[in-house]
Amino acid sequence: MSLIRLSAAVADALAKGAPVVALESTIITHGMPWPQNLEMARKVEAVIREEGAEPATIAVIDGELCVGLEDDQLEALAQARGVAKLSRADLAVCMAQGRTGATTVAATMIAAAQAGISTFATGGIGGVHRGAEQSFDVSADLQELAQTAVTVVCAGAKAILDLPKTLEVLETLGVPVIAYGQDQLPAFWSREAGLRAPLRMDTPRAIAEAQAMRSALGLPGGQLVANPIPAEAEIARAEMTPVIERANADAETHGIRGKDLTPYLLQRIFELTEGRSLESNIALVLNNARLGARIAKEMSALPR
Ligand code: PSU
Ligand code: MN
Repeated sequence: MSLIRLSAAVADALAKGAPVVALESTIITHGMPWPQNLEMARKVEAVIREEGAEPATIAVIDGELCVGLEDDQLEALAQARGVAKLSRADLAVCMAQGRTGATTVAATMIAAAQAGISTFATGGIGGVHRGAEQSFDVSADLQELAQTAVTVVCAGAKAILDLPKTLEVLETLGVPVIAYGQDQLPAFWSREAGLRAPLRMDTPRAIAEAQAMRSALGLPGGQLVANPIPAEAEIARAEMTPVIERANADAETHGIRGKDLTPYLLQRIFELTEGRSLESNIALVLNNARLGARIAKEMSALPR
């Protein structure tokens, strides 16, 4: 018996070989406040449908690994408090105990790959945190990209991280990092990180073909697509830099670390920018959902 519970719509799309885009749930439970989190989750699904693909939001609900959520499940998750944040290490434990948890990029990739979904859209992935030379805090998302064959569309690693170190680790792990439509690596809220991206592609087709070639070669792992935030929604890097430094300093003062660090930083930056960071975050996720749908369509059109 399959351990995965597919929604009717996702099961139908997969059976037909129609394009499906996986979506994570930690961004809903830990990345954004209520009720904007629910609005965002619904809009992201709508954008993917508009593009002619099927969205599959992924979460563990009462021990079941759900791929594709009904609207009432989405709403319950968005309102729930104290939901577990599940990475590779936590996924099986949560399921074995019959509990509920939101999947991070790493856990969402695992579920997507098992369900046969090869494209996933989110906001930003986890990476190497600032001060990692002391804390050793490197997100399991990076290792997952190295071993699980899913193309992840993000807006760059979250700028709260150490971006040069994050790129170095991705290179070591053999993960293609592809800037979409520009040479610069995007930095989440800002279009440019001040770093050149290792690779650049300009069409969804090229991205789909590269993933297919990787699999044909027998290389495990996925690809990271870094899609710049739309210009009208960006917050310039010069403006974000002091905000990010302040948020990281506050985290240090309050001894925030481990799983709590990313949610704390996002919340603190939301306060420091008086909500602007959230508006940008929602805009970039929608932009990634649209590109994800286009990549999924190209993947499903490839000869197999
Ligand atoms: N992208 C967002 N907001 C988020 C996240 C990503 O726009 O909240 C989540 C993802 O689930 C990612 C996680 O996997 O943050 C990274 O957490 P950590 O740094 O603890 O690995
Ligand atoms: Mn971490």
